[in-house]
Amino acid sequence: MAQYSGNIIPTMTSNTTPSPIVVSSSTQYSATFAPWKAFDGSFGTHWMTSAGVQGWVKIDLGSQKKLGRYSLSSSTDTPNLPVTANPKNWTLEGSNTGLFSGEQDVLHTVSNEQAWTPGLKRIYDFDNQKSYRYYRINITSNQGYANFMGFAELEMMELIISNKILLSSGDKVYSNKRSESTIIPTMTSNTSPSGRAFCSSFFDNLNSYDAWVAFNRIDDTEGYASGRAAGVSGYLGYEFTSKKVIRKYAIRSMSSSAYLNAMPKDWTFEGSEDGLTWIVLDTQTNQSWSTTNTDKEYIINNFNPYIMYRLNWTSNNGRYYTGFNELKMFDSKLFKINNASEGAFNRYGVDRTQDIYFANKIVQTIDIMDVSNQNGSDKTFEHTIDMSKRRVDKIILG
Ligand SMILES: [Ca+2]
Ligand SMILES: [Ca+2]
Repeated sequence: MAQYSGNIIPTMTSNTTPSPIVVSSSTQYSATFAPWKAFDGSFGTHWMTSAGVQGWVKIDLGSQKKLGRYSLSSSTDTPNLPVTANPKNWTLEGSNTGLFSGEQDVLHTVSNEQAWTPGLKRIYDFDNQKSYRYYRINITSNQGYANFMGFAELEMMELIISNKILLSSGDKVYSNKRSESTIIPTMTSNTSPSGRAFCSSFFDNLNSYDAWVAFNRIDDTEGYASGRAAGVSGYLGYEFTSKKVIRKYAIRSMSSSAYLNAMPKDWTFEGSEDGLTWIVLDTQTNQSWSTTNTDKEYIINNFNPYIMYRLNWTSNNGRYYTGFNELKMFDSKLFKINNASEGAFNRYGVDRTQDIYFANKIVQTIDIMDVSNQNGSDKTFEHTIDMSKRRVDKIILG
């Protein structure tokens, strides 16, 4: 897992205190709602615009920092800032001049963020290879409140690079990082656009509860739902068009809390080459969900390719049928990258906790390059394995 620093912005007591931090905004409603109130550590205080539903807050950090995460929090002072005045669409931007007149880089975009509640902190991670002195959150609309817009807190965190692994052979550099999103395509039926979604049963034979709904990448009210009663045990899976080595899967809860008791409780995650013989890759018991639209991720030590995978459950959390919103699957591939720069380690480096999988690709000699220091050091340690002397399918990192 990636590691992040704590909030790098000190607790502000004015727009310029403590030095060298300087915060500013497009507008402010009054001094009580100045932009530094978004950096004072309190959810009960906030920045808000003078009138518009759009606006920005800018921070000068005094020196260049490389962010990888930020958080945005809503205010608990709802008499002054209703939740409908919270941000909906925005970009986080970085600049080294502070002008934000077109020179800035857009680092992260959020569209249609909804369901704010008072004092809710939301955390956003993004892929960033550059350091910037100035950052700006540029909000283009709120949740619908007509008079103004604002938020309680903005935190910024740096990505810490440590214990990242890349492989090199000759002048080539390789990574075999896990995919960051599900490799199942966005399904619009059980067979479109490709592959095949399948299940043991679905609710009243209604298409809107069939297997593909667990792969439509839509946060459904209920999602996939099995047949009545029989669905307390059952299975749902996906057949790829070619064999994949699935190394992680995730189950996502539905968007209505009324159906959380349909979520599976005990199951095995299985792979098969023919749909007849199933190999158990993971076993989970007593799993429950208390929040909607939430992924639970399960990392599995699988090194074998299978054409199909399924979730095979034996009980749920109490409902008379079983259902869930999404089933996601992630693979791991050996791929070539251009160099072994700090940015490459940051972006493609394999975490030490992840075993390296060669997918039967034998490379004559492999150097394992290991970044064991934090950002900016560019220091690597190398170990060489002569692959001609022994067959290596995987390396388990210690
Ligand atoms: Ca505040
Ligand atoms: Ca869905």
